[in-house]
Formats: sequence, structure tokens, C-alpha cells
Amino acid sequence: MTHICTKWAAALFLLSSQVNAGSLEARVANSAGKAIEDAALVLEPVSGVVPERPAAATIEQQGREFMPFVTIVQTGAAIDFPNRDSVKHHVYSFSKAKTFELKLYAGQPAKPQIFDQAGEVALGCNIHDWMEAYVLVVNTPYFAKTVASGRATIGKVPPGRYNLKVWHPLQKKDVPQREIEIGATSDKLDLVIEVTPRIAKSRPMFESNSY
Ligand SMILES: [Cu+2]
Repeated sequence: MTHICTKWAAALFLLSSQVNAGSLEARVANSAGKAIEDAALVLEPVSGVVPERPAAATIEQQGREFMPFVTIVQTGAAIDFPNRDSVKHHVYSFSKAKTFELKLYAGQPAKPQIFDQAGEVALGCNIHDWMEAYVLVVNTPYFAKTVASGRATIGKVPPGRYNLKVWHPLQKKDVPQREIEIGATSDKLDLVIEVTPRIAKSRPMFESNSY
């Protein structure tokens, strides 16, 4: 009997925590109203208490580009760098939050890279100068990235006070973080950030198949 009661209690707790979970819907645009894609929205609990559940991520190299351009992970996450091209890539980062190098390789690297320090990480390829991508490593599981319409939703957020951060790899200046309250329902926000337009870096006129 006790056993059944415990199960019921656990189920009720789960149900109530789901019912009470809030979310944040935001639209990110520049001051002229143009939607900003690839902006990171991050909610850090003011309490400093964060569930540790770093989800693994994948950054592919395909068509001699990194996919995706921006990746957000929680500290401790493993990121895989599979090479889907027939040419080799040489992925590197000199960033303080994660310095590493995957020397000239094809296919799947032997093991993923662990991103265990919060911060911004810029990725490049030694062979293809134009290849660039960014990883934002954050101390929270509550984050989202905007799509082309500038929209993003952070779901299943326990109600409480959070510091909201907005970040984009090509932002012109830091956006001050602000403290917000997440309630038991959906909150909507319009956010403004100025970014330098993403201009594809020049690629060689003639593309060899061997590089
Ligand atoms: Cu490359």
C-alpha cells in the first residue's frame, strides 16, 4: 500500500510541476524592426539553483560550412563534429571557454568535445577560412535560439525569478541582462539587439574537390 501511495505522490508531483511550468516567448528584432535570427535567449535562475541536464549537440560540416551557425548548450555538454563532406576539415577554437583542435579528419571524430566552461566559443576550420560557427555555453538548461522570424520559446521553465540574457555572435554591443519573473503561464516579450549583418566570408573562385 505504501508503495502505491509513493507512486501516486510522485505522479501528482510530476503533474503539478508540469502544470506550473511557465514559458517565455520572445521576438528579437533590431531597432528598425527587422527580425534577428540565431540570437540566444538565456534564462538563469536568480536563486543560482539549476538542474544539471546538459543535452548533447551536433555541429556538422556540410558543403564546407558549419551547420548550425549558432549552438547553445549547458555547461558539461558533449558536442559532436561529424564531417559529412568528402573533403577533410580541421576544426579549431582558440576561445578561452573551450580551446581545442580536431586535426584534419574525415567522418566521425573518435569522441565528442566536452564544453564544461560557460562562455562564447568561436569555431573555425584551418582549411576553409570562410567556415565559422559559434557555441554559447551557459549555466542553465533554459535557453532557446531565434528562427528566421526572430521568434524563440523557452518552454518548461519553473516559475520564479530569472536573469534574461540576449546574445548574438555578431552583436554590436552587449545587451544588458534584465531580471524577469516567469509565472505559471506563457510570457511574451519583444527584445531589441543590434547586430552586424552576416556576410558570407569570401570563398575561393575555383573550388577544388581535394580541399
Ligand atoms: Cu573545412
